[in-house]
Amino acid sequence: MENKIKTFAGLEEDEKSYPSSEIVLLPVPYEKTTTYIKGTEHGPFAILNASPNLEFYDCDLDFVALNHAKIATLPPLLLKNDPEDMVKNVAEAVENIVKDNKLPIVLGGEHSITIGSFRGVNNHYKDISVVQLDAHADLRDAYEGSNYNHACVMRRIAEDAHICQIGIRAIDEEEAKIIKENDYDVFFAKAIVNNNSWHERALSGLKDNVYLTFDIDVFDPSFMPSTGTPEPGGLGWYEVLSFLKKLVMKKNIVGMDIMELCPMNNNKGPDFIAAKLLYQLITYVTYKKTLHNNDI
Ligand SMILES: [Mn+2]
Repeated sequence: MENKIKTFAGLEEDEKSYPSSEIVLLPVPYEKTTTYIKGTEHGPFAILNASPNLEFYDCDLDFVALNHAKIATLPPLLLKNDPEDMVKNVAEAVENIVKDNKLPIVLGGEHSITIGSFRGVNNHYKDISVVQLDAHADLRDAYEGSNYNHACVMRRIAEDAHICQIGIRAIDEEEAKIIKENDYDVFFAKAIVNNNSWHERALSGLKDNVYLTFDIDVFDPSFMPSTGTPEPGGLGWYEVLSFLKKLVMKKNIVGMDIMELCPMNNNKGPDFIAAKLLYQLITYVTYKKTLHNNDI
């Protein structure tokens, strides 16, 4: 597996890239608490390596985000410490990006990284909703002896923020109880596949500032098999994009991440799909900004 440092879309990086950027990609190739298929530490590199091969024109919007977006790709945050300390390091790195008035997009890596990324954003903005697209609820209080296991991500985040969970289809009894007791906004996969009727309900429950955490396993494993715990019955490409587009257009996105891509040596297609997802998110954010700039 090649772990050479690449930039998004092969964009040149120099000393001016970060200061003039508006979107900052932070690769965090961390993996310590995954329990089944290993390899998500290679996820950030797989996304960046695939990205120069994308088509950058958006057919629906008639828009080329790369012509407008100011993107910097930071060197990977290389951490080998325990999850709790890793979370502190990630929070600090992400908070610095937010303080510089830039949009952080963290590329993982295992999902526990999101606790840190969320905290970094939350330290600055407070009052935010966290929208999670994921096959799993990640609501366990502890797993395999750690409160910072990748199965506990949303439990930690729900202690500090409103959460909205989308595409969920694999939970245990304890999590089912927690969801009911707390009346969390959960949109189970079975209820939302092949329809858009839930979009307004999901959006109307959110605060203005939104952090988006995207676990790649929310996609159906028929086209996204490259993940540590693939679950059948996932969401399709267009249904995810139509929701994400609305989310970006209606809410103020204060941070994002794409987690849990676990690349395969013999099938690079899913890496390209994850890179495309990242670019679609960049496209929506940039398109919205362009609209606002034209309004002024
Ligand atoms: Mn998951």
